Amino acid sequence: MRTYDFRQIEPKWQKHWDESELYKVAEDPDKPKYYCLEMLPYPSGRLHMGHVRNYAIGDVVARFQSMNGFNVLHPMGWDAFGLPAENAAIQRGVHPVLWTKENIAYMKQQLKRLGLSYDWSREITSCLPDYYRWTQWLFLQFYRAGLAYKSGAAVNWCPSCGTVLANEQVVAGNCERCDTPVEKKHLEQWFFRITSYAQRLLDNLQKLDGWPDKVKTMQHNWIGRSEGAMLKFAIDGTDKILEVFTTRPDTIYGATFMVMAPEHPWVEELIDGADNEAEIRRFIAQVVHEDEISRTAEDTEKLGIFTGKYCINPLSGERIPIWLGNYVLMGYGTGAIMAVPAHDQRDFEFARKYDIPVRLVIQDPQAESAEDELPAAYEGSGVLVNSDRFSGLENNRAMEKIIDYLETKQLGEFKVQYRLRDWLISRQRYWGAPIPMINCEKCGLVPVPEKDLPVILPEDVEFGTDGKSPLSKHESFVNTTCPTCGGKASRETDTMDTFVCSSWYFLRYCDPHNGKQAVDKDVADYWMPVDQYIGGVEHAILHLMYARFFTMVLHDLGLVESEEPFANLLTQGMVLKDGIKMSKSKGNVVDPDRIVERYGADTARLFILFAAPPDRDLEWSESGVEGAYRFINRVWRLVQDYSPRVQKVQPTRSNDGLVGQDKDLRRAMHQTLSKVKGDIQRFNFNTAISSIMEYVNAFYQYDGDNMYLCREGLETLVLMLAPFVPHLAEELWQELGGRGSVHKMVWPQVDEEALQVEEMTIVLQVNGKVRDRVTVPVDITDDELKKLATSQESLAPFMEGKDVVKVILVPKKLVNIVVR
Ligand code: ANZ
Ligand code: ZN
Repeated sequence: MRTYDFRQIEPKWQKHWDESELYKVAEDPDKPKYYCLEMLPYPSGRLHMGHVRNYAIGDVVARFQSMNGFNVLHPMGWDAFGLPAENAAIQRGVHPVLWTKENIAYMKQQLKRLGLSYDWSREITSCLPDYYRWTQWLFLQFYRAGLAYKSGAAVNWCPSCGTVLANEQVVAGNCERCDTPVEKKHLEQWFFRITSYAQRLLDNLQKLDGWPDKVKTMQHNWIGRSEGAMLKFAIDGTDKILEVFTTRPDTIYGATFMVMAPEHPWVEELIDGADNEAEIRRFIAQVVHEDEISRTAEDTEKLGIFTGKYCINPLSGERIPIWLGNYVLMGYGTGAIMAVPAHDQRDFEFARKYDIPVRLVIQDPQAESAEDELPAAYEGSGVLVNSDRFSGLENNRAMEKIIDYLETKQLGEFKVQYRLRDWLISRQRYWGAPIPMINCEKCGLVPVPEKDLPVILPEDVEFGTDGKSPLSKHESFVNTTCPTCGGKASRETDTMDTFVCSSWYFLRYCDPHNGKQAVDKDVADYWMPVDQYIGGVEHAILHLMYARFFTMVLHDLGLVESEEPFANLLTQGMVLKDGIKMSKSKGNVVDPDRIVERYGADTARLFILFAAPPDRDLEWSESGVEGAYRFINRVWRLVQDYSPRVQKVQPTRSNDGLVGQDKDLRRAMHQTLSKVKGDIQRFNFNTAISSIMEYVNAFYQYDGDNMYLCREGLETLVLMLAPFVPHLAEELWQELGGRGSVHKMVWPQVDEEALQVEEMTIVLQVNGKVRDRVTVPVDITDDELKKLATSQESLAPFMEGKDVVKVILVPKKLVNIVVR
């Protein structure tokens, strides 16, 4: 008997699959399509277990759907631009091009050693000109559609990375990558107008039935829709009108002061010449240095200073003081608020601290205390008081009335406000797709003509530590001529955020070699949307929102039909070791290479799929890996044992004439088959595998000699294992004399007849008298039968008020309950 030698088997089949282009797909209008996609990796150098898990899950889905008759697209590629490559260049003097290429080569052979069913002919690499040419082309389409613009903005600047960060890349005030505190800088930057899509991004979430609720909730909160009003407050003694956004226009009569963000552009003019100008300036300087998160944290002390100026309340005509305050941010609404201390807790704390009047305008139906004793702001609903002609109205009604009234006077209007900001896409870095724009002294900003794409990223650049982009120092890149007037001009030296590259890659996979378009519409429409997307939950907001935004824009531009890129989303859990996330910094990583060398790829895959459901965290366990290895060997021996006897035999595929253990084995076979199919469809890979394990046990117990049955049973086993352990399944398939690759076989049908359980009729007696009959499965256990009999309702009248003394069983015939 041959022993299980994965070192021989795995490379053999990998080579064979490669050479026979087994996983290559093309559009086929006669077959239903299935697009299975895992998030593409950044070529950091080596795969980690999180990758292995992600791709093992995707591979089961892809192989299973293919066996179920779908034309499966399952591609892989590289998100190859980004900071680490550039840092390697600065720190170790290796060029990003080389660093990236080498990493890709290494990681690609790692992926191949896992036996993943990718169509490698569709591989894409985002840092290659034939890819980023289309990223640039898409930028130009956005620009033409008014969705890309350049604007001066206070931006998040990471002094250590020497670049700006998107809001989404600032975590608790620090740079997401290097943890350095982020500063504010005023710079000209490129933005994508994602805010124009805020409402659609929000509305469409409801259609994404195949997404986890938690991801939808995160996106929902990130978009942050608020309904309210934009109100106009004239600044006394000037011709300026201060606009504020409020969700509570019903409280306008309770506004006893205004607060502006210290960064508000009008502050300079307002405080100019104030008595305490120096003090105000000190206050501003102090606040602008603090990050937004801590400024607005609930327990942060509310700080402010009076500007000496006043606003006029548009409804009451009252003069109210304008303050500057730390808790008002420039990045939301208008950067100024009307403060209603009686009904907003932040305003309440501020007013108490600076002795500003608190005026109750919404009566708390439960409250007894007078307004000057308010212990805290009342933020609930109620009837308006102290509000002139609106007093007495229920506050939701008042909200509408007040907005209506202000609209007729042009002093305000209904307004929907989003927390979502426009997407800042420019980076002052080298290793990214150059933004295809030209600055002409005469013509201003001019897009690079499409025929001149790609704007090639030059390789001969110098990397310095001065924080300046190497591109801006590359003269032959910078100096160019204006496409419009032919005069001297300079190129944009900012590159694009790598999230731009990864916002459309799933479209390029559909048509990766198209030299004329980003993607052919018919081809995209055949494959899109992605049927199953799988990746880490850390992408719940950024990548998944940007990809949705891109797809909507491309839909609107008529480039693709589907409006949402990912029909179903699975976010896999983390891989833990000793209860904490496996990570380099924690020093608890298990190297996938070592596991594959020691046990083989099939064992690594089986362990990972068996140890936890995909969406849960997975605790790494060496003994679990060994258990997976033992199971594979057990399957191997079973097939080896039978193969001489079943090789030339046809499978039964019928229940006719089967009795006893033959019948039982076939039932187990088809029960397992039906369970495994359902489990895979629900991503319960762990329970699918444990059912297969039980089935293998049942097979070991079988000692009959029906080889037709055994043939069917072993084929079924190998077919069920194929999505999980592809090399083992392929080898055993050949061992059984199967023709063609097991991975091109059809998923076996469940034979309903085999599932049928035989039944028998049992007589029920109470104290020896026949009282009823029941029909039960033949394999019912004694305990189950006793329980069933004693709880039978029809017997209750005969047992009422008596104790059961004894239950006597006559196998397959009767149950006699003795009561007294
Ligand atoms: C008056 C008022 C009275 C408010 C009241 C609330 C309760 P969301 O739900 O987040 O949209 N606000 C507006 N712009 C702000 C800024 N840039 N920085 C800090 N706070 C700001 O909240 C909107 C409310 O947050 C607005 O409604 C405003 O305070 C405040 F009883 O206006 B409100
Ligand atoms: Zn010009």
